[in-house]
Amino acid sequence: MQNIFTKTTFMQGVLNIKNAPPDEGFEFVLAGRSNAGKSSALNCLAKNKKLARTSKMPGRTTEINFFKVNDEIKLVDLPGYGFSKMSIDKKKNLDILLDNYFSTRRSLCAAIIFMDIRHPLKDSDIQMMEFCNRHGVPFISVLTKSDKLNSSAIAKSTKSVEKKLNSQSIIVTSSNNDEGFDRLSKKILEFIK
Ligand SMILES: Nc1nc2c(ncn2[C@@H]2O[C@H](COP(=O)(O)OP(=O)(O)OP(=O)(O)O)[C@@H](O)[C@H]2O)c(=O)[nH]1
Ligand SMILES: [Mg+2]
Repeated sequence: MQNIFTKTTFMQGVLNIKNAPPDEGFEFVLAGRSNAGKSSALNCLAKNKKLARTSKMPGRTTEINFFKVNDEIKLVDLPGYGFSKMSIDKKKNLDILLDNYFSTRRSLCAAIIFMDIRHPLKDSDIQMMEFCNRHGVPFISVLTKSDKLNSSAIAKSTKSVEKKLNSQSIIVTSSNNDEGFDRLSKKILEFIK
């Protein structure tokens, strides 16, 4: 089967949801703590390292960035949460932006929550999951940076997250060696069958 994500292009970044592209088709939002690897994961899904900007410095993504996969599907890269150095004003604006996005976007199908496999399920991740539940948005849990651990540590972390979330469908990825992205793209497409 052809990988539809390789056609992904950047549409626009917005700081106010009023400026977002039309609310139509199927939208998937990439959420997670700052530096978790959301933008890198987007680039791996699309097989295009230049698509979304990534950085070693947390707080790289500051707007809601819309990416068009095809006429129906969009991927939406969010600024990361849990970034301690963010000013109170910026944090407040980010909370309002996320709240507006989740409460108004009818085309939002699911959130993909990215967590560093070395320290998953921080309080802010749990809050994000509760936030999704409150808005009736299902979420896919993804553990990132698996290349940083050996296989037994990967299995241990994954099992522990599965147990805590009571879920069997945690996806383990590495943007360094492309692990897990076929599974993630399949999972995303399951929502629009
Ligand atoms: N080793 C390793 N490093 C990764 C992986 N994914 C991302 N990184 C690195 O982690 C850092 C943060 O990645 P980003 O993709 O910018 O993270 P983000 O979640 O988009 O961060 P914000 O935009 O700040 O919210 C960068 O230095 C990436 O190169 C991975 O799978 N393995
Ligand atoms: Mg980013």
